Amino acid sequence: MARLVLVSNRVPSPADRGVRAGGLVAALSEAISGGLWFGWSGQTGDATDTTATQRRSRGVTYATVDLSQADYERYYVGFSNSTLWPLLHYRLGLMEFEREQYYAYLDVNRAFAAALSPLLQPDDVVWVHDYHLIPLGGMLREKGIANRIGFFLHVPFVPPSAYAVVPNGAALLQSLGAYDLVGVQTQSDLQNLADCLREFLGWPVEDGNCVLGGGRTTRLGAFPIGIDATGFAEMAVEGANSAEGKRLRESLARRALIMGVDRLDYSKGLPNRFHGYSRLLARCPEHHQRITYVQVAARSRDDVPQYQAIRRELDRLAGRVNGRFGTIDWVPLRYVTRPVPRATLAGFFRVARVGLVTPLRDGMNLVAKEYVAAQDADDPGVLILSRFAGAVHELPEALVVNPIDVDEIAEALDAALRMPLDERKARWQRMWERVRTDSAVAWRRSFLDTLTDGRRN
Ligand code: ADQ
Repeated sequence: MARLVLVSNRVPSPADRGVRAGGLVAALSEAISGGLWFGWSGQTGDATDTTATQRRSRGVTYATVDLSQADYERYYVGFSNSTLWPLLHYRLGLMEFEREQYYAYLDVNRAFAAALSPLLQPDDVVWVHDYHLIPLGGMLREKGIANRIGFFLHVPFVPPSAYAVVPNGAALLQSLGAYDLVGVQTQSDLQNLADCLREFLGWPVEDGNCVLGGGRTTRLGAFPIGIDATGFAEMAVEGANSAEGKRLRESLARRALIMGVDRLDYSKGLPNRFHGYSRLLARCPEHHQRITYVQVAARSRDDVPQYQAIRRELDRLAGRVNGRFGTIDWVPLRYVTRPVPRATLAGFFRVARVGLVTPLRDGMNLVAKEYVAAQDADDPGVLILSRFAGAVHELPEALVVNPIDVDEIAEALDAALRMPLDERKARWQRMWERVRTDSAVAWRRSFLDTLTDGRRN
């Protein structure tokens, strides 16, 4: 069987697995059981390495490079997270662009190609992940790498009218032509990508195939990412019965738990969520003292100024909700910015009567699927889900809301808290069947089978 080589901006240290917040690492950790995982170590030094350091753990070789501090600032904080991330989440007003950051982005991709190419064997199947590494495939080709190379974008793709804003956007799109397969999360991302390829490059895109001038056929497809739902369900049972799970239940004193878990990111719609909860409390005094909202929002990308701003805003909003509605024995909103171990989170999801997942935009959103997987079949909770999360296509039985509409969030919370058991069970059953079938392993298999025309296994 061909060896799988995963490439992502960040590679977790084996000890980190299961602790860090972040969808890509969580999903890939579930999808990899052998092979090589290449990327940034998370460390910065004097210079960006072009030789990787390798470690083996549980059958996986982790090959990592350090970035120079300047490259970290320009490639990671700069072009990746201050230009591409806001662009691809439809936040054009938050987008920044500096030409030197774009050049550093290309330089780091070139350094990755230099460090990775000597590690590759002729039969390896290479799978590159996410917006940090769009040009990597082309740079590997320049080094003579003829292997099958696929690319998967974890975040949404925008329509041409929005994509037009990014300078050098056509060159980035062009570099996708070095891949054998380009995957996105949903059909609408696929449509947007195909429209951009047509509009900015004039490439013909028909039936998921994109035939380029140079002769290579780059296939395009939607591959919605999944989770190890059965594993997560088992972890949720253990987590709910763990010391932490019991502590949470005791602290709730029979109040219904509303739970939100996100990386602290402006794409996740957290201020609106806090406003929605506040509106519920203002409109429905009958819920006072009877509910508790716990929001875990692990700090991420602390060096990006917009992330510092959202943190300050949420601190203020949480204080305001508690100041306005709290009593000496009831804290309506508990807000935690530390990462929480996955097993503990799973247990908290199981205890929660409502899972509140309202991103303004999200490629998929694994938390929505994790919440479904964690439920007790005899007494499942209710998922409230943004219509702008990729997950909504597989989970339409959730209470679907427009996350910009604070009143709609308040109404959905009220409906969720009142929903009878029969309806909760009926909605959950259909979501559970899909979350269980569309697993992380099924996602990996479907992408890799398409990439290798089914010849890999
Ligand atoms: P993210 O934007 O990171 O992922 P998401 O898909 O929700 O978003 O994944 C977050 C993961 O981190 C989940 O597994 C969650 O349990 C975990 N997590 C979140 N907060 C945590 C905390 N406080 N402590 C510990 N763990 C926490 C990106 C895209 C998504 C896409 C994924 C996978 O933005 O749209 O679904 O990649 O493709």
